[in-house]
Amino acid sequence: MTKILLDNDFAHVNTLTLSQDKECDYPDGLRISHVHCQAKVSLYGGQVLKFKPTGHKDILWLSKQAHYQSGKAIRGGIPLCWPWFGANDKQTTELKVGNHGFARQLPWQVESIEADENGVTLILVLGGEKQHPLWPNSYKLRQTVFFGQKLKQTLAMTNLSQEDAQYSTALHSYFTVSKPNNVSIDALTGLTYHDKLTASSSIQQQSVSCIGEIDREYHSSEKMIITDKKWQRQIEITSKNCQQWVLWNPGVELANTMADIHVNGEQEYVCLEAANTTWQDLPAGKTVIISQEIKVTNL
Ligand code: TA6
Repeated sequence: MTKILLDNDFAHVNTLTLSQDKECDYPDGLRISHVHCQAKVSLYGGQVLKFKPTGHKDILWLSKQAHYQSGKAIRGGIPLCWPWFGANDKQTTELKVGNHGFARQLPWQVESIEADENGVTLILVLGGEKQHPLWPNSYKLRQTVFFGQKLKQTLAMTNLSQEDAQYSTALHSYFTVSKPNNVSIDALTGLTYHDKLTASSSIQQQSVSCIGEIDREYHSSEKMIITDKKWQRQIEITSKNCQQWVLWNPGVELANTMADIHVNGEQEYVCLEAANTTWQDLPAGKTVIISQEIKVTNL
C-alpha cells in the first residue's frame, strides 16, 4: 500500500500534489513546488521529468512529443535503464527485446514523501518476478530522489531470488542546453571511449563536441561538468558505483525519424548518463546501489 509521509508545517512547500494532476500530460504524476525547486515525476517509469532549482532555467529536457503510454518510454527527464542498458546481447532472433530494459515502462509505487526546509525526498519502488524471459528473477528497485537546490538520486536494486543475476543500467539524464554546439564537457578529454556508431574504441584527444549524431561510452567515474557558454552555467554531475558516462545526441537526421522528439528538439539537450553499460553481478539476496548528484551554478 502506498504510504505518504508529510512532515513539518509545510510553510516552505507551496504545493505537493500526487496523481491525476490536470496540468500534467502524463496520467499519474507528482508535482513538487518547494522554495528551492520545481519538479515533476511520472510514476509510469518512475521517471523524473523536471528539475528546476529556484533562480535557474530547467536542468532536464523533456520532449513536447513524449509518449505517455504503456509499452513506450517517455522521452526526456531521467529514464531508468534497467535491468539492461541498450540492446540486450542475450536476445535471440526468436526473442527480440527493446532497448534499456523494462523498468522505464512499468508503473512505480510511492513508498514515501517527506519534506523539510531543504527539499523534498521521494521514494519510489518497483518489484516483480518473471517480468521478462531474459530477466526472470524476483527483484525490488528502490529509487530515492531528493529535490532541493541539488538533485540526488539513488537506485537500490535487490535480487530477491535464489539465483545470481546480472544487470546493466543507466540514469539516462537528458540535460537541457542552449545548443549542443555551445557546450563543452572538458572532463571527457583524455578518456578512453567506445564509439557505438563506428563500433571502435579511441582516446578523446581534444575537447569533445556534443553535436549529434554522437553515441559514446566513456570509461570513467570522475565528476563531469557540462559548461554552457551561451547560458553561462555549469551543470555538475557526480556518480557513485557507475563505471561509464554515456554521451548521446541523435543529431538532426536521426531525430527527424523519431516520432517522440519535437522539431529541433535534439538542439535543446545533451544526454550524459551515469551508467554501467556492461553486465554487473547482482548476487542472489544482495542489494547493489548506484547514485548521482546534479547541481547547477551560474558562471
Ligand atoms: O544511451 C544512448 C542510447 O543507448 C543510444 O544508443 C540511443 O539509442 C538512446 O540511448 C535512446 O534510446 P531509446 O531506447 O530511449 O530510444
